[in-house]
Amino acid sequence: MGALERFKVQGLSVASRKFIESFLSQKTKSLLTAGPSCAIFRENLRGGVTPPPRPFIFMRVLLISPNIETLPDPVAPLGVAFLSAALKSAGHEVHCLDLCFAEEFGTAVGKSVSDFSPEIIALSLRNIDNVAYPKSVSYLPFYKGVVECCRHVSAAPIFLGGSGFTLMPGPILNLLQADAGIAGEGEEAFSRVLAAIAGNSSSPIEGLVRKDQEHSVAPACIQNLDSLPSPDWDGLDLGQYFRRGGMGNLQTRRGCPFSCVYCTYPLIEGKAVRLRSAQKVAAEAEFLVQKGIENAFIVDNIFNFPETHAREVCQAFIERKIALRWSCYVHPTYFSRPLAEDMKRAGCTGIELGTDSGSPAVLVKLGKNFTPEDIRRATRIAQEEGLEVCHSLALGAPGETEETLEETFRLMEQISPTAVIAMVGLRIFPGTGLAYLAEAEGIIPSSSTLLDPVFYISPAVKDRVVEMAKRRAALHPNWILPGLSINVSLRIQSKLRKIGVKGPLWEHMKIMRERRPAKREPHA
Ligand code: B12
Ligand code: SF4
Repeated sequence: MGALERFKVQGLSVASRKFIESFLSQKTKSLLTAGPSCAIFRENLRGGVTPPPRPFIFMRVLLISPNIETLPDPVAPLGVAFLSAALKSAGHEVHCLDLCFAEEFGTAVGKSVSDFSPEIIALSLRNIDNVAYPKSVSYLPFYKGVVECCRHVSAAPIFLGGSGFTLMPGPILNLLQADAGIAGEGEEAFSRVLAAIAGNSSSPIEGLVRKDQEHSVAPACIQNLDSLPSPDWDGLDLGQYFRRGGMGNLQTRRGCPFSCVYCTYPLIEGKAVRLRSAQKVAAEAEFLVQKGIENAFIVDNIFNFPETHAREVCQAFIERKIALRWSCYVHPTYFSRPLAEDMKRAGCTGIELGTDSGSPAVLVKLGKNFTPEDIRRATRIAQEEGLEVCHSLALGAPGETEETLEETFRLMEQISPTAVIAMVGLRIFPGTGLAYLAEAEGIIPSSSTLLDPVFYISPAVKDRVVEMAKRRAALHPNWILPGLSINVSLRIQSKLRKIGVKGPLWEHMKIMRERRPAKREPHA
Protein backbone atom coordinates (compact mmCIF):
# COMPACT_ATOMS: atom_id res chain seq x y z
CA MET A 1 0.00 0.00 0.00
CA GLY A 2 1.51 3.35 -1.02
CA ALA A 3 1.62 6.48 1.08
CA LEU A 4 -1.43 7.84 -0.65
CA GLU A 5 -3.59 4.82 0.09
CA ARG A 6 -2.45 4.75 3.71
CA PHE A 7 -3.59 8.32 4.19
CA LYS A 8 -7.11 8.20 5.51
CA VAL A 9 -9.37 9.81 2.97
CA GLN A 10 -12.38 7.54 3.37
CA GLY A 11 -14.37 10.05 5.35
CA LEU A 12 -14.05 12.78 2.78
CA SER A 13 -16.62 13.90 0.25
CA VAL A 14 -15.99 12.65 -3.28
CA ALA A 15 -14.85 16.12 -4.38
CA SER A 16 -12.35 16.61 -1.56
CA ARG A 17 -11.17 13.05 -1.79
CA LYS A 18 -10.43 13.39 -5.49
CA PHE A 19 -8.74 16.68 -4.84
CA ILE A 20 -6.51 15.36 -2.11
CA GLU A 21 -5.67 12.26 -4.10
CA SER A 22 -4.60 14.18 -7.16
CA PHE A 23 -2.98 16.78 -4.99
CA LEU A 24 -0.98 14.33 -2.90
CA SER A 25 0.18 12.25 -5.81
CA GLN A 26 2.05 15.27 -7.11
CA LYS A 27 3.00 16.78 -3.83
CA THR A 28 3.68 13.96 -1.39
CA LYS A 29 7.38 14.54 -1.70
CA SER A 30 7.20 18.19 -0.84
CA LEU A 31 5.01 17.56 2.18
CA LEU A 32 7.30 14.79 3.39
CA THR A 33 10.25 17.15 3.33
CA ALA A 34 8.34 20.10 4.77
CA GLY A 35 9.03 21.63 8.18
CA PRO A 36 8.08 20.58 11.70
CA SER A 37 4.51 21.87 11.79
CA CYS A 38 3.65 19.08 9.36
CA ALA A 39 5.18 16.39 11.55
CA ILE A 40 2.00 14.50 12.38
CA PHE A 41 0.94 14.59 8.76
CA ARG A 42 4.29 13.23 7.62
CA GLU A 43 4.13 10.50 10.27
CA ASN A 44 0.74 9.50 8.93
CA LEU A 45 2.03 9.32 5.42
CA ARG A 46 5.07 7.27 6.38
CA GLY A 47 3.60 4.84 8.83
CA GLY A 48 0.12 4.44 7.49
CA VAL A 49 -1.36 5.52 10.82
CA THR A 50 -4.91 6.80 10.51
CA PRO A 51 -4.62 10.47 11.42
CA PRO A 52 -6.72 11.42 14.42
CA PRO A 53 -9.04 14.37 13.83
CA ARG A 54 -7.12 16.26 16.54
CA PRO A 55 -4.61 17.71 17.34
CA PHE A 56 -5.07 20.13 14.49
CA ILE A 57 -2.15 20.37 12.11
CA PHE A 58 -1.11 23.88 11.33
CA MET A 59 0.64 24.84 8.14
CA ARG A 60 3.12 27.49 7.11
CA VAL A 61 1.51 29.52 4.34
CA LEU A 62 3.32 32.06 2.21
CA LEU A 63 0.74 34.53 0.87
CA ILE A 64 2.04 36.44 -2.14
CA SER A 65 0.48 39.57 -3.60
CA PRO A 66 2.03 39.83 -7.09
CA ASN A 67 0.06 42.97 -7.99
CA ILE A 68 2.68 45.44 -9.18
CA GLU A 69 0.26 47.80 -10.93
CA THR A 70 0.73 51.28 -9.54
CA LEU A 71 -1.85 53.15 -11.61
CA PRO A 72 -4.05 54.94 -10.82
CA ASP A 73 -2.35 54.25 -7.46
CA PRO A 74 -0.72 51.34 -5.67
CA VAL A 75 -3.62 49.60 -3.94
CA ALA A 76 -3.16 47.91 -0.56
CA PRO A 77 -4.02 44.18 -0.89
CA LEU A 78 -7.13 44.06 1.28
CA GLY A 79 -8.03 40.54 0.09
CA VAL A 80 -4.65 39.25 1.30
CA ALA A 81 -5.16 41.00 4.65
CA PHE A 82 -8.58 39.32 5.08
CA LEU A 83 -7.16 35.95 4.10
CA SER A 84 -4.15 36.29 6.40
CA ALA A 85 -6.42 37.11 9.35
CA ALA A 86 -8.64 34.09 8.68
CA LEU A 87 -5.72 31.67 8.30
CA LYS A 88 -4.00 32.99 11.42
CA SER A 89 -7.19 32.68 13.43
CA ALA A 90 -7.43 29.05 12.26
CA GLY A 91 -3.97 28.59 13.78
CA HIS A 92 -1.81 28.60 10.65
CA GLU A 93 1.47 30.43 10.41
CA VAL A 94 1.30 33.08 7.69
CA HIS A 95 3.96 35.16 6.01
CA CYS A 96 2.89 37.85 3.51
CA LEU A 97 5.07 38.84 0.59
CA ASP A 98 3.92 41.92 -1.28
CA LEU A 99 5.73 42.38 -4.60
CA CYS A 100 4.33 45.87 -5.21
CA PHE A 101 7.34 47.65 -3.76
CA ALA A 102 9.88 44.83 -4.15
CA GLU A 103 12.98 45.80 -6.11
CA GLU A 104 13.37 42.43 -7.79
CA PHE A 105 10.65 39.83 -7.48
CA GLY A 106 12.90 36.77 -7.86
CA THR A 107 15.10 37.86 -4.99
CA ALA A 108 12.10 38.70 -2.83
CA VAL A 109 10.45 35.31 -3.46
CA GLY A 110 13.74 33.46 -2.89
CA LYS A 111 14.35 35.25 0.41
CA SER A 112 10.82 34.64 1.73
CA VAL A 113 11.03 30.97 0.83
CA SER A 114 14.44 30.46 2.43
CA ASP A 115 13.49 32.43 5.59
CA PHE A 116 10.03 30.91 6.05
CA SER A 117 10.15 27.44 4.39
CA PRO A 118 6.48 27.53 3.39
CA GLU A 119 4.47 24.34 3.12
CA ILE A 120 1.89 26.05 0.93
CA ILE A 121 2.32 29.04 -1.38
CA ALA A 122 -0.78 31.07 -2.25
CA LEU A 123 -0.93 33.84 -4.83
CA SER A 124 -3.60 36.53 -4.76
CA LEU A 125 -4.43 37.56 -8.33
CA ARG A 126 -6.36 40.80 -8.03
CA ASN A 127 -6.04 42.04 -11.63
CA ILE A 128 -5.72 40.12 -14.88
CA ASP A 129 -5.27 43.17 -17.06
CA ASN A 130 -5.85 46.90 -16.91
CA VAL A 131 -9.23 46.70 -18.73
CA ALA A 132 -8.11 49.71 -20.76
CA TYR A 133 -8.44 50.17 -24.52
CA PRO A 134 -6.43 50.72 -26.66
CA LYS A 135 -3.39 50.59 -24.32
CA SER A 136 -4.25 47.23 -22.84
CA VAL A 137 -1.77 45.53 -20.51
CA SER A 138 -2.03 41.90 -19.36
CA TYR A 139 -0.49 40.98 -16.01
CA LEU A 140 -0.67 37.22 -16.64
CA PRO A 141 2.87 36.84 -18.11
CA PHE A 142 4.26 38.42 -14.93
CA TYR A 143 2.21 36.10 -12.71
CA LYS A 144 3.46 33.15 -14.74
CA GLY A 145 7.00 34.31 -14.04
CA VAL A 146 6.23 34.50 -10.30
CA VAL A 147 4.77 30.96 -10.29
CA GLU A 148 7.85 29.66 -12.15
CA CYS A 149 10.10 31.41 -9.68
CA CYS A 150 8.21 29.81 -6.74
CA ARG A 151 8.60 26.40 -8.39
CA HIS A 152 12.31 27.01 -8.77
CA VAL A 153 12.92 27.73 -5.11
CA SER A 154 10.24 25.64 -3.40
CA ALA A 155 8.47 22.30 -3.74
CA ALA A 156 5.41 23.60 -1.89
CA PRO A 157 2.09 23.34 -3.74
CA ILE A 158 0.90 26.58 -5.27
CA PHE A 159 -2.67 27.85 -4.87
CA LEU A 160 -4.33 30.76 -6.66
CA GLY A 161 -7.19 33.03 -5.67
CA GLY A 162 -8.36 36.63 -5.94
CA SER A 163 -10.90 38.66 -7.91
CA GLY A 164 -8.99 38.41 -11.19
CA PHE A 165 -8.55 34.66 -10.76
CA THR A 166 -12.27 34.24 -10.00
CA LEU A 167 -13.18 35.67 -13.40
CA MET A 168 -11.61 32.76 -15.33
CA PRO A 169 -10.25 30.27 -12.82
CA GLY A 170 -9.80 27.23 -15.08
CA PRO A 171 -7.90 28.96 -17.91
CA ILE A 172 -5.72 30.94 -15.47
CA LEU A 173 -4.86 27.84 -13.46
CA ASN A 174 -3.84 26.00 -16.60
CA LEU A 175 -1.91 28.94 -18.01
CA LEU A 176 0.03 29.53 -14.82
CA GLN A 177 0.48 25.82 -14.10
CA ALA A 178 -0.39 26.22 -10.43
CA ASP A 179 -1.77 23.26 -8.45
CA ALA A 180 -5.26 24.44 -7.53
CA GLY A 181 -7.24 27.55 -6.70
CA ILE A 182 -10.26 29.00 -4.98
CA ALA A 183 -12.80 31.02 -6.93
CA GLY A 184 -14.51 33.63 -4.77
CA GLU A 185 -14.03 34.50 -1.13
CA GLY A 186 -11.03 32.73 0.33
CA GLU A 187 -11.32 33.03 4.09
CA GLU A 188 -13.41 29.91 4.78
CA ALA A 189 -12.68 27.93 1.62
CA PHE A 190 -8.90 28.20 1.84
CA SER A 191 -8.95 27.38 5.55
CA ARG A 192 -10.87 24.23 4.56
CA VAL A 193 -8.29 23.39 1.89
CA LEU A 194 -5.54 23.57 4.49
CA ALA A 195 -7.55 21.52 6.93
CA ALA A 196 -8.26 18.92 4.23
CA ILE A 197 -4.60 18.70 3.22
CA ALA A 198 -3.69 18.18 6.84
CA GLY A 199 -6.40 15.54 7.22
CA ASN A 200 -8.33 17.55 9.78
CA SER A 201 -11.48 18.10 7.82
CA SER A 202 -13.74 16.36 5.43
CA SER A 203 -16.16 19.19 4.71
CA PRO A 204 -16.72 20.03 1.03
CA ILE A 205 -14.74 22.97 -0.29
CA GLU A 206 -16.73 25.68 -1.98
CA GLY A 207 -15.06 27.34 -4.97
CA LEU A 208 -12.25 24.76 -5.28
CA VAL A 209 -10.80 24.64 -8.79
CA ARG A 210 -8.42 21.96 -9.95
CA LYS A 211 -6.25 21.73 -13.05
CA ASP A 212 -7.96 20.52 -16.21
CA GLN A 213 -11.32 20.60 -14.47
CA GLU A 214 -13.96 20.79 -17.15
CA HIS A 215 -16.98 22.10 -15.28
CA SER A 216 -17.12 25.57 -13.81
CA VAL A 217 -17.50 26.05 -10.06
CA ALA A 218 -19.64 28.50 -8.14
CA PRO A 219 -17.41 30.98 -6.34
CA ALA A 220 -17.17 30.62 -2.58
CA CYS A 221 -19.48 33.02 -0.81
CA ILE A 222 -19.51 33.61 2.96
CA GLN A 223 -22.93 34.15 4.54
CA ASN A 224 -21.95 35.73 7.83
CA LEU A 225 -19.20 38.26 7.17
CA ASP A 226 -19.14 39.24 10.83
CA SER A 227 -17.81 35.78 11.64
CA LEU A 228 -14.57 36.79 9.93
CA PRO A 229 -11.71 38.46 11.76
CA SER A 230 -10.74 41.99 10.74
CA PRO A 231 -8.02 42.33 8.06
CA ASP A 232 -4.52 41.55 9.29
CA TRP A 233 -2.08 44.18 8.05
CA ASP A 234 0.87 42.94 10.10
CA GLY A 235 2.99 41.63 7.26
CA LEU A 236 1.99 44.38 4.80
CA ASP A 237 3.39 47.89 4.50
CA LEU A 238 0.26 50.03 4.89
CA GLY A 239 2.40 53.13 5.52
CA GLN A 240 4.04 52.78 2.12
CA TYR A 241 0.62 52.47 0.45
CA PHE A 242 -0.46 55.64 2.20
CA ARG A 243 2.70 57.53 1.21
CA ARG A 244 2.72 56.38 -2.40
CA GLY A 245 -0.92 55.51 -3.02
CA GLY A 246 -2.49 58.18 -0.84
CA MET A 247 -4.95 55.89 0.99
CA GLY A 248 -5.79 52.72 2.83
CA ASN A 249 -8.99 50.73 2.29
CA LEU A 250 -12.07 49.41 4.08
CA GLN A 251 -14.96 47.11 3.21
CA THR A 252 -18.46 47.41 4.67
CA ARG A 253 -20.35 44.85 2.55
CA ARG A 254 -20.07 42.32 -0.28
CA GLY A 255 -22.33 41.29 -3.18
CA CYS A 256 -24.36 43.09 -5.85
CA PRO A 257 -27.95 42.14 -6.77
CA PHE A 258 -27.98 44.13 -10.03
CA SER A 259 -27.26 42.83 -13.51
CA CYS A 260 -25.41 45.44 -15.56
CA VAL A 261 -24.59 43.68 -18.80
CA TYR A 262 -20.79 43.90 -18.69
CA CYS A 263 -20.20 43.80 -14.96
CA THR A 264 -18.11 41.17 -13.22
CA TYR A 265 -18.82 42.22 -9.64
CA PRO A 266 -21.87 39.96 -9.14
CA LEU A 267 -19.75 37.10 -10.55
CA ILE A 268 -16.90 37.78 -8.14
CA GLU A 269 -18.86 38.64 -5.01
CA GLY A 270 -22.19 36.96 -5.76
CA LYS A 271 -25.61 38.55 -6.02
CA ALA A 272 -26.52 38.26 -2.36
CA VAL A 273 -25.71 41.42 -0.45
CA ARG A 274 -24.00 40.62 2.84
CA LEU A 275 -23.34 43.35 5.37
CA ARG A 276 -20.53 43.84 7.87
CA SER A 277 -21.35 45.32 11.24
CA ALA A 278 -21.01 49.11 11.19
CA GLN A 279 -19.19 49.02 14.55
CA LYS A 280 -16.65 46.54 13.21
CA VAL A 281 -16.01 48.70 10.15
CA ALA A 282 -15.64 51.76 12.39
CA ALA A 283 -13.13 49.89 14.56
CA GLU A 284 -11.14 49.03 11.42
CA ALA A 285 -11.26 52.69 10.38
CA GLU A 286 -9.91 53.64 13.83
CA PHE A 287 -7.13 51.11 13.38
CA LEU A 288 -6.14 52.77 10.09
CA VAL A 289 -6.07 56.18 11.78
CA GLN A 290 -3.90 54.79 14.58
CA LYS A 291 -1.52 53.53 11.90
CA GLY A 292 -1.24 57.08 10.53
CA ILE A 293 -3.54 56.47 7.53
CA GLU A 294 -5.65 59.58 7.02
CA ASN A 295 -7.50 58.66 3.81
CA ALA A 296 -9.23 55.48 2.72
CA PHE A 297 -11.29 54.08 -0.11
CA ILE A 298 -14.37 52.03 0.73
CA VAL A 299 -14.05 49.20 -1.76
CA ASP A 300 -17.74 48.11 -1.74
CA ASN A 301 -19.12 47.76 -5.26
CA ILE A 302 -21.91 50.10 -4.12
CA PHE A 303 -21.49 51.70 -0.70
CA ASN A 304 -25.09 52.98 -0.53
CA PHE A 305 -27.05 49.80 -1.16
CA PRO A 306 -28.85 49.30 1.12
CA GLU A 307 -28.89 52.94 2.10
CA THR A 308 -29.75 52.10 5.73
CA HIS A 309 -26.47 50.22 6.12
CA ALA A 310 -24.47 53.08 4.64
CA ARG A 311 -26.11 55.44 7.13
CA GLU A 312 -25.32 53.09 10.01
CA VAL A 313 -21.66 53.04 9.00
CA CYS A 314 -21.64 56.84 8.81
CA GLN A 315 -23.31 57.10 12.25
CA ALA A 316 -20.67 54.77 13.73
CA PHE A 317 -17.90 56.95 12.25
CA ILE A 318 -19.55 60.12 13.57
CA GLU A 319 -20.13 58.71 17.08
CA ARG A 320 -16.53 57.55 17.35
CA LYS A 321 -15.27 60.86 15.89
CA ILE A 322 -13.08 59.00 13.41
CA ALA A 323 -10.66 61.39 11.74
CA LEU A 324 -10.52 59.58 8.41
CA ARG A 325 -11.27 61.08 5.01
CA TRP A 326 -12.77 58.59 2.62
CA SER A 327 -14.46 58.08 -0.72
CA CYS A 328 -16.53 55.30 -2.25
CA TYR A 329 -18.67 54.09 -5.18
CA VAL A 330 -22.32 55.11 -5.00
CA HIS A 331 -25.42 54.18 -6.98
CA PRO A 332 -27.40 57.29 -8.03
CA THR A 333 -30.84 55.80 -7.31
CA TYR A 334 -30.15 55.24 -3.61
CA PHE A 335 -28.27 58.46 -3.00
CA SER A 336 -30.47 60.71 -0.86
CA ARG A 337 -29.76 64.08 0.74
CA PRO A 338 -29.85 62.72 4.33
CA LEU A 339 -27.31 60.08 3.31
CA ALA A 340 -25.09 62.70 1.65
CA GLU A 341 -25.25 64.81 4.84
CA ASP A 342 -24.28 61.79 6.97
CA MET A 343 -21.48 60.87 4.60
CA LYS A 344 -20.05 64.36 4.68
CA ARG A 345 -20.17 64.46 8.51
CA ALA A 346 -18.56 61.01 8.64
CA GLY A 347 -15.52 62.17 6.66
CA CYS A 348 -16.49 61.38 3.07
CA THR A 349 -14.79 63.68 0.59
CA GLY A 350 -15.91 62.26 -2.74
CA ILE A 351 -18.13 59.79 -4.54
CA GLU A 352 -17.62 57.81 -7.75
CA LEU A 353 -20.58 56.85 -9.91
CA GLY A 354 -20.57 54.11 -12.53
CA THR A 355 -22.65 56.30 -14.79
CA ASP A 356 -21.43 54.80 -18.09
CA SER A 357 -23.64 56.85 -20.39
CA GLY A 358 -25.87 59.90 -20.58
CA SER A 359 -28.12 58.28 -23.15
CA PRO A 360 -31.35 56.69 -21.84
CA ALA A 361 -31.25 54.13 -24.67
CA VAL A 362 -27.67 53.03 -23.91
CA LEU A 363 -28.38 52.88 -20.17
CA VAL A 364 -31.24 50.47 -20.92
CA LYS A 365 -28.98 48.34 -23.14
CA LEU A 366 -26.40 48.22 -20.37
CA GLY A 367 -29.03 47.00 -17.90
CA LYS A 368 -28.57 50.04 -15.68
CA ASN A 369 -31.52 50.67 -13.41
CA PHE A 370 -31.19 54.45 -13.45
CA THR A 371 -31.83 57.32 -15.82
CA PRO A 372 -29.94 60.51 -16.75
CA GLU A 373 -32.31 62.31 -14.38
CA ASP A 374 -31.14 60.10 -11.48
CA ILE A 375 -27.54 60.95 -12.41
CA ARG A 376 -28.33 64.69 -12.43
CA ARG A 377 -30.14 64.51 -9.09
CA ALA A 378 -27.40 62.50 -7.33
CA THR A 379 -24.67 64.81 -8.67
CA ARG A 380 -26.56 67.92 -7.57
CA ILE A 381 -27.13 66.57 -4.04
CA ALA A 382 -23.47 65.60 -3.68
CA GLN A 383 -22.22 68.94 -4.96
CA GLU A 384 -24.60 70.88 -2.69
CA GLU A 385 -23.37 68.85 0.29
CA GLY A 386 -19.73 69.59 -0.56
CA LEU A 387 -18.69 66.20 -1.93
CA GLU A 388 -16.45 65.84 -4.98
CA VAL A 389 -18.04 63.81 -7.77
CA CYS A 390 -16.48 61.56 -10.38
CA HIS A 391 -18.41 59.87 -13.18
CA SER A 392 -17.03 56.78 -14.91
CA LEU A 393 -18.07 56.44 -18.53
CA ALA A 394 -18.02 53.50 -20.94
CA LEU A 395 -17.79 55.00 -24.42
CA GLY A 396 -18.74 52.64 -27.25
CA ALA A 397 -21.16 50.48 -25.24
CA PRO A 398 -23.86 48.37 -26.92
CA GLY A 399 -26.27 50.59 -28.82
CA GLU A 400 -23.79 53.49 -28.89
CA THR A 401 -23.94 55.87 -31.85
CA GLU A 402 -22.36 59.27 -32.41
CA GLU A 403 -25.63 60.82 -31.22
CA THR A 404 -25.65 58.86 -27.96
CA LEU A 405 -22.01 59.82 -27.37
CA GLU A 406 -23.00 63.46 -27.79
CA GLU A 407 -25.82 62.92 -25.27
CA THR A 408 -23.26 61.65 -22.76
CA PHE A 409 -20.90 64.56 -23.41
CA ARG A 410 -23.79 67.03 -23.02
CA LEU A 411 -24.85 65.48 -19.70
CA MET A 412 -21.29 65.81 -18.36
CA GLU A 413 -21.23 69.46 -19.49
CA GLN A 414 -24.50 70.15 -17.71
CA ILE A 415 -23.66 68.52 -14.38
CA SER A 416 -19.99 69.58 -14.35
CA PRO A 417 -18.48 66.89 -12.09
CA THR A 418 -15.08 67.24 -10.46
CA ALA A 419 -13.69 64.59 -12.80
CA VAL A 420 -14.70 62.14 -15.49
CA ILE A 421 -12.97 58.79 -16.00
CA ALA A 422 -13.74 57.66 -19.54
CA MET A 423 -13.00 54.14 -20.71
CA VAL A 424 -13.26 53.38 -24.41
CA GLY A 425 -14.95 50.04 -25.08
CA LEU A 426 -15.91 47.41 -22.55
CA ARG A 427 -13.59 44.53 -21.64
CA ILE A 428 -15.57 41.33 -22.28
CA PHE A 429 -15.54 38.80 -19.43
CA PRO A 430 -16.90 35.23 -19.53
CA GLY A 431 -20.28 34.72 -17.94
CA THR A 432 -21.45 38.29 -18.46
CA GLY A 433 -24.40 39.29 -20.66
CA LEU A 434 -21.89 41.22 -22.75
CA ALA A 435 -20.01 38.01 -23.58
CA TYR A 436 -23.23 36.44 -24.89
CA LEU A 437 -24.02 39.57 -26.88
CA ALA A 438 -20.51 39.71 -28.34
CA GLU A 439 -20.76 36.07 -29.30
CA ALA A 440 -24.15 36.61 -30.93
CA GLU A 441 -22.75 39.58 -32.86
CA GLY A 442 -19.73 37.55 -34.02
CA ILE A 443 -17.23 39.72 -32.10
CA ILE A 444 -15.83 36.73 -30.20
CA PRO A 445 -15.92 33.02 -31.06
CA SER A 446 -17.79 30.81 -28.58
CA SER A 447 -14.53 29.00 -27.81
CA SER A 448 -12.69 32.15 -26.69
CA THR A 449 -11.23 31.92 -23.16
CA LEU A 450 -11.05 35.74 -23.10
CA LEU A 451 -7.73 35.51 -21.26
CA ASP A 452 -6.36 37.98 -23.77
CA PRO A 453 -8.37 41.17 -23.44
CA VAL A 454 -11.13 41.65 -26.03
CA PHE A 455 -13.19 44.84 -25.99
CA TYR A 456 -16.74 45.42 -27.08
CA ILE A 457 -17.07 48.60 -29.12
CA SER A 458 -20.38 49.36 -30.75
CA PRO A 459 -19.96 48.83 -34.51
CA ALA A 460 -21.64 52.21 -35.16
CA VAL A 461 -18.76 54.14 -33.51
CA LYS A 462 -15.88 51.67 -33.77
CA ASP A 463 -13.82 53.88 -36.07
CA ARG A 464 -14.65 57.18 -34.41
CA VAL A 465 -14.90 56.66 -30.67
CA VAL A 466 -11.20 56.98 -29.79
CA GLU A 467 -10.94 60.22 -31.73
CA MET A 468 -14.13 61.60 -30.20
CA ALA A 469 -12.95 60.70 -26.69
CA LYS A 470 -9.57 62.37 -27.27
CA ARG A 471 -11.24 65.50 -28.60
CA ARG A 472 -13.51 65.67 -25.59
CA ALA A 473 -10.58 65.23 -23.20
CA ALA A 474 -8.70 68.03 -24.96
CA LEU A 475 -11.61 70.34 -24.21
CA HIS A 476 -11.92 69.21 -20.59
CA PRO A 477 -8.73 69.02 -18.54
CA ASN A 478 -10.62 67.19 -15.78
CA TRP A 479 -11.21 64.14 -18.02
CA ILE A 480 -9.07 61.07 -17.34
CA LEU A 481 -8.68 58.48 -20.11
CA PRO A 482 -6.73 55.51 -18.70
CA GLY A 483 -6.63 53.63 -22.02
CA LEU A 484 -5.07 56.63 -23.74
CA SER A 485 -2.80 57.65 -20.85
CA ILE A 486 -4.52 61.04 -20.66
CA ASN A 487 -4.24 62.69 -17.23
CA VAL A 488 -3.03 59.49 -15.60
CA SER A 489 0.65 58.70 -15.38
CA LEU A 490 3.27 57.70 -12.85
CA ARG A 491 4.90 61.10 -13.36
CA ILE A 492 1.78 63.04 -12.33
CA GLN A 493 1.10 60.59 -9.50
CA SER A 494 4.56 60.72 -7.94
CA LYS A 495 4.72 64.52 -8.28
CA LEU A 496 1.41 64.94 -6.44
CA ARG A 497 2.11 62.30 -3.79
CA LYS A 498 5.53 63.83 -3.11
CA ILE A 499 3.95 67.17 -2.23
CA GLY A 500 1.58 65.37 0.15
CA VAL A 501 -1.58 65.11 -1.94
CA LYS A 502 -3.73 62.33 -0.46
CA GLY A 503 -6.92 60.52 -1.44
CA PRO A 504 -7.96 59.67 -5.00
CA LEU A 505 -6.14 61.95 -7.43
CA TRP A 506 -9.31 62.61 -9.40
CA GLU A 507 -10.61 64.60 -6.39
CA HIS A 508 -7.91 67.16 -7.15
CA MET A 509 -8.97 67.55 -10.79
CA LYS A 510 -11.26 70.34 -9.68
CA ILE A 511 -8.20 72.60 -9.81
CA MET A 512 -7.87 71.75 -13.50
CA ARG A 513 -11.58 72.26 -14.09
CA GLU A 514 -11.51 75.64 -12.40
CA ARG A 515 -8.26 76.81 -13.97
CA ARG A 516 -9.19 75.99 -17.53
CA PRO A 517 -12.97 76.10 -17.86
CA ALA A 518 -14.32 73.88 -20.59
CA LYS A 519 -14.73 75.51 -23.95
CA ARG A 520 -18.21 74.80 -25.10
CA GLU A 521 -18.78 73.03 -28.36
CA PRO A 522 -21.22 74.96 -30.59
CA HIS A 523 -23.87 72.24 -30.29
CA ALA A 524 -23.43 71.51 -26.57
C1 B12 B 1 -12.27 48.94 -5.14
C2 B12 B 1 -11.64 48.54 -6.45
C3 B12 B 1 -10.71 49.40 -7.01
C4 B12 B 1 -10.22 50.68 -6.34
C5 B12 B 1 -9.23 50.31 -5.22
C6 B12 B 1 -9.09 51.38 -4.18
C7 B12 B 1 -8.31 50.93 -2.99
N1 B12 B 1 -7.52 51.85 -2.45
O1 B12 B 1 -8.42 49.80 -2.53
C8 B12 B 1 -9.58 51.46 -7.53
C9 B12 B 1 -10.62 52.36 -8.14
C10 B12 B 1 -8.35 52.31 -7.22
C11 B12 B 1 -9.27 50.31 -8.49
C12 B12 B 1 -8.32 50.38 -9.46
C13 B12 B 1 -8.06 49.35 -10.34
N2 B12 B 1 -8.80 48.26 -10.56
CO1 B12 B 1 -10.18 47.70 -9.33
N3 B12 B 1 -11.51 47.02 -8.26
C14 B12 B 1 -12.02 47.33 -7.09
C15 B12 B 1 -13.10 46.33 -6.61
C16 B12 B 1 -14.46 46.96 -6.75
C17 B12 B 1 -12.93 45.82 -5.20
C18 B12 B 1 -11.55 45.25 -4.84
C19 B12 B 1 -11.47 44.92 -3.37
O2 B12 B 1 -10.78 45.56 -2.63
N4 B12 B 1 -12.23 43.90 -2.90
C20 B12 B 1 -12.29 43.50 -1.51
C21 B12 B 1 -11.31 42.36 -1.18
C22 B12 B 1 -11.49 41.95 0.26
O3 B12 B 1 -11.64 41.26 -2.01
P1 B12 B 1 -10.58 40.49 -2.95
O4 B12 B 1 -9.38 41.29 -3.16
O5 B12 B 1 -11.33 40.01 -4.12
O6 B12 B 1 -10.17 39.22 -2.04
C23 B12 B 1 -11.07 38.19 -1.71
C24 B12 B 1 -11.11 37.06 -2.73
O7 B12 B 1 -10.79 37.43 -4.03
C25 B12 B 1 -10.22 36.01 -2.18
N5 B12 B 1 -8.79 36.03 -2.42
C26 B12 B 1 -7.98 37.07 -2.65
N6 B12 B 1 -6.72 36.64 -2.80
C27 B12 B 1 -6.71 35.31 -2.64
C28 B12 B 1 -5.67 34.37 -2.70
C29 B12 B 1 -5.97 33.03 -2.50
C30 B12 B 1 -4.88 32.00 -2.57
C31 B12 B 1 -7.29 32.63 -2.20
C32 B12 B 1 -7.59 31.20 -1.99
C33 B12 B 1 -8.32 33.57 -2.18
C34 B12 B 1 -8.02 34.90 -2.38
O8 B12 B 1 -10.42 36.14 -0.78
C35 B12 B 1 -10.50 37.55 -0.46
C36 B12 B 1 -11.37 37.75 0.74
O9 B12 B 1 -12.66 37.25 0.54
C37 B12 B 1 -12.87 45.15 -7.64
C38 B12 B 1 -14.13 44.44 -8.10
C39 B12 B 1 -14.60 43.44 -7.10
N7 B12 B 1 -15.84 43.51 -6.76
O10 B12 B 1 -13.83 42.64 -6.63
C40 B12 B 1 -12.19 45.84 -8.82
C41 B12 B 1 -11.15 45.07 -9.65
C42 B12 B 1 -10.28 44.28 -8.70
N8 B12 B 1 -10.36 46.08 -10.29
C43 B12 B 1 -9.97 45.73 -11.45
C44 B12 B 1 -9.08 46.51 -12.24
C45 B12 B 1 -8.79 45.99 -13.64
C46 B12 B 1 -8.49 47.68 -11.75
C47 B12 B 1 -7.48 48.59 -12.48
C48 B12 B 1 -6.39 47.88 -13.27
C49 B12 B 1 -8.30 49.51 -13.40
C50 B12 B 1 -7.49 50.64 -14.04
N9 B12 B 1 -7.07 50.46 -15.27
O11 B12 B 1 -7.27 51.64 -13.42
C51 B12 B 1 -6.91 49.39 -11.31
C52 B12 B 1 -5.69 48.70 -10.69
C53 B12 B 1 -5.23 49.35 -9.41
C54 B12 B 1 -4.07 48.61 -8.80
N10 B12 B 1 -3.02 49.35 -8.43
O12 B12 B 1 -4.09 47.40 -8.69
C55 B12 B 1 -10.54 44.40 -11.87
C56 B12 B 1 -9.52 43.24 -11.84
C57 B12 B 1 -9.84 42.09 -12.75
C58 B12 B 1 -9.39 42.38 -14.13
N11 B12 B 1 -10.31 42.69 -15.00
O13 B12 B 1 -8.23 42.34 -14.42
C59 B12 B 1 -11.72 44.21 -10.84
C60 B12 B 1 -12.05 42.79 -10.45
C61 B12 B 1 -12.95 44.88 -11.49
C62 B12 B 1 -13.27 44.33 -12.87
N12 B12 B 1 -13.22 45.17 -13.86
O14 B12 B 1 -13.58 43.20 -13.08
N13 B12 B 1 -10.03 49.24 -8.21
S1 SF4 C 1 -22.11 48.12 -12.40
FE1 SF4 C 1 -22.47 48.39 -10.20
S2 SF4 C 1 -24.70 48.10 -9.98
FE2 SF4 C 1 -24.15 47.25 -11.97
S3 SF4 C 1 -23.83 45.08 -11.56
FE3 SF4 C 1 -21.85 46.10 -11.41
S4 SF4 C 1 -21.56 46.59 -9.25
FE4 SF4 C 1 -23.72 46.10 -9.58
